[in-house]
Amino acid sequence: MESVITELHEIEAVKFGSFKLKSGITSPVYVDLRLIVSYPSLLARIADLLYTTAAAAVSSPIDLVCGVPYTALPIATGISLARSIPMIMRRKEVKDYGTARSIEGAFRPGQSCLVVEDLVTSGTSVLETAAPLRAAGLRITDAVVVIDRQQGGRENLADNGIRLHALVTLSDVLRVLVTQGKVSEDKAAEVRAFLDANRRVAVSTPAVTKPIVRLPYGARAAMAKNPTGKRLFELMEAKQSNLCLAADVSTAKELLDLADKVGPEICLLKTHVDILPDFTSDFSSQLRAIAERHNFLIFEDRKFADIGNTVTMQYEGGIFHILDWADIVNAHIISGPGIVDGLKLKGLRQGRGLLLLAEMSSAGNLATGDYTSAAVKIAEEHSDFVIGFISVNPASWQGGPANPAFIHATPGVQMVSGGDSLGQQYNTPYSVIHDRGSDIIIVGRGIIKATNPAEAAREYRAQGWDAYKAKCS
Ligand code: S5P
Repeated sequence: MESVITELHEIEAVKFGSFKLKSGITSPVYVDLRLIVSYPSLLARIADLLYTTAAAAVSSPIDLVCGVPYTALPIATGISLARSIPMIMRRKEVKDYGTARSIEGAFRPGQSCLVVEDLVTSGTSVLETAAPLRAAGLRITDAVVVIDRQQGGRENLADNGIRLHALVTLSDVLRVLVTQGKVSEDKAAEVRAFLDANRRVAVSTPAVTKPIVRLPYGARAAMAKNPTGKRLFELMEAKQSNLCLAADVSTAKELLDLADKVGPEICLLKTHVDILPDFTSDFSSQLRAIAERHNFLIFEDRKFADIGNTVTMQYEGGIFHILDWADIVNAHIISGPGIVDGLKLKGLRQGRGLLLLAEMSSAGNLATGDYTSAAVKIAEEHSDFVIGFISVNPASWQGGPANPAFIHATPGVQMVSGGDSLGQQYNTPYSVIHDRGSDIIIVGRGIIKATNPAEAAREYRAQGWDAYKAKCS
């Protein structure tokens, strides 16, 4: 192990000075293991040592290895070649979620996969790789890393069910280099002080401006004035799910099939019925029957935007008769509070609920600042009918995430943050529920484009629920 440390220092893969890290902190030590690709025998040795470290620690056989892109890819390849263990690769950028695969290589759900990383600080990169692998049904229980910076990565990973095994820690590196006279005692003391001061780096860096007091969904049910809002909180608590499926599939037949498969995992199913060429009133009764069977509510994402009088007709009439079957609809507030009066006129007596679009997930949208505050004000004035908001970062709202009687549902959720080619922006379930103060994750393509949507939904549900539990405790 010592010779590896010596060699890493010699090739300047470990340097001392003043460096700005990816996580935003300035560090007196910098580690750049990308360099090792230029030293094949060192690379092979590191790969071998990593494998033996992991193999000695894991409780079940390692079926697959997966390197965290990009630096750890050659290391994982080295393990794969030397030990004949198949490798898979996670794509870092998935540009078109509709067609591109996020994982390359052959695998079966249930196989165990060892995540290989070069350097762990907060553990975020390992979690970003683990998430889509878990969503695909792989078991991710262990990760192995060349250098552990000892800045919270081990603890953050453990919180997410991943044990971290490190070839060396930054303390080991210091100790060896000081003994060899390659690093001064003063510098070593500076690095140690830095490590102590940065013991636990948060997993993500959300734009939170206020800490949020999170009451359990059950307690908030008692505060909700609208019967549908109350029911939603209650069923989330009872079903232990804060997952809403955005069922954006192309036919009614597919939608019913999907609803039946994913139904056990969700609290809410969101539709865009104007997408469906085969919509009939029979479809809506069948969907309601499935909703009752699996205990979820139906949310038609109609995004009403017109004046009050027009929306009353759009809500009730046309070919969709949304009022008859959707528990929840939503509306923009661009036309002013009259839109809520209009929808309420029809919806309230049937016990329906309304979500206001206070924020949007797409890049460059205009629902920010005063617009968002106006949505909150309108909601407060109509809390008998408005059940909450479509929001993106309610924790950052002026005055906090609004009255706890209101529910927040957030679209733009995938296992890995990023976006699509048309402006959609994604955050992870943990970031949305835990950091951004939302209550419900709305997931579309992350589930419907998965090889096994029911399995993907299970993973999203678990992550959403774990984040909620972490927030409550
Ligand atoms: O701001 C918004 C509001 C909504 S309701 N951004 C959104 O993406 N949505 C909806 O959420 C959108 O219409 C789609 O049905 C879903 C997101 O789908 P995904 O495939 O990107 O997860």
